[in-house]
Amino acid sequence: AGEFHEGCVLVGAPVQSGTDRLGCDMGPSAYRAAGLGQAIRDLGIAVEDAGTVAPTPFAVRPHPNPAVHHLAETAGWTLALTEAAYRHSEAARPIFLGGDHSLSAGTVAGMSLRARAEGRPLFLLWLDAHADLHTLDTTTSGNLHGVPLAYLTGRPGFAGYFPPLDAGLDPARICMIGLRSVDPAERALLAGSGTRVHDMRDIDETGIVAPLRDFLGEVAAADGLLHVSLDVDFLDPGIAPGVGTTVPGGATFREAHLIMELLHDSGLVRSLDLVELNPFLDERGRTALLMADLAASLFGRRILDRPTRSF
Ligand code: B3U
Ligand code: MN
Ligand code: MN
Repeated sequence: AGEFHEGCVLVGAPVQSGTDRLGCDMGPSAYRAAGLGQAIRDLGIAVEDAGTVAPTPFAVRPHPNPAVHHLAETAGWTLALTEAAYRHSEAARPIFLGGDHSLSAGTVAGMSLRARAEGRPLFLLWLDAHADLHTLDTTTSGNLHGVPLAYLTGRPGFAGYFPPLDAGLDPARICMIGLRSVDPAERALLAGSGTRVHDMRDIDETGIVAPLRDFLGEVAAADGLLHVSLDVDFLDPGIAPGVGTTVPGGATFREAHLIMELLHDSGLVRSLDLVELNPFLDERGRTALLMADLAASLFGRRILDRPTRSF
């Protein structure tokens, strides 16, 4: 991020059409109540709050997969957030306050347009228990927070149901960390895709530092733009209970903070999604506070000053 992109802009994305559980629409309010903006301002960074996006009406025909629900609404959010991400990333680093993970279909598509406008490649770090790689045909839950990566990488079956994808994403420029719940159809798509995949077993065996440094090195070498998508369920439910899909065995407080600190040191992060927070399921705001805390680490909060290494 150059000097021009030193400020941050908060963009509310209260999407919940991608889940079968209400409450994610309260996410942006919870982050504001948790003091996310002020925590970043305290680091000496200018933070503007751009308010909250609304979905653009989008007509779709019914999908043959009977499980799929809220398709038109989710497609409308995708359209609105693609435009919002492109616009808000021109002069600042956007932080998208979700909202369920279907919102990334829009935010990443918009950042992909931004990268193209700057003549640089977009890279994506996906921190999640899930791969979110279903197509509209393979999803059995019908929850569209499970499909954004298939849409973004141009998998077939989205035409006519989601907005046409102007600038897609090369699967080889995606790095997933934290996986521990992957459906067979998703596993099949991951195989041979070129995506860097680090499941929890990998993290237990080798830690997160080496694979993350390796990925950041690739982004730096390509002069890429990095978008980070942080799903609450990346974290262990013991520290982050405010989410609809809790999966045991998630990242610890220390692992998650270390990732954020390494991301900050890299200077490569241009945009961030905070997704899947469900304040209705939270305990006295602790998940919202932890996510805000992680965002502050990503933007430069540190324990001690230390020399930063280059990537
Ligand atoms: N893969 C499953 C579960 C899931 C994906 N993302 C979340 N849950 N949050 C599905 O429903 O597609
Ligand atoms: Mn997700
Ligand atoms: Mn997830």
